[in-house]
Amino acid sequence: MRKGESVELNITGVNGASHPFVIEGLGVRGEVTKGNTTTVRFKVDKKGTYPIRCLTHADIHSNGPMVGYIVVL
Ligand SMILES: [Cu+2]
Repeated sequence: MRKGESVELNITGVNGASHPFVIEGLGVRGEVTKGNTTTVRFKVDKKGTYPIRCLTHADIHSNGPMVGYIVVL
């Protein structure tokens, strides 16, 4: 995405009961549950890479890390 753009992110849960998540640096939180679509909306005014991390599957001990990245150009 480009800085200054408004974004709607739709995430659908496929496996696992619950995935509470944060988008670091943006103050965005949500939770994805199996079979449901979670929508978050945000706008980013600064270029950078923002990790989206599942708090349940944070590291190798919890079958993670479950992580993605939002890149703002
Ligand atoms: Cu997860």
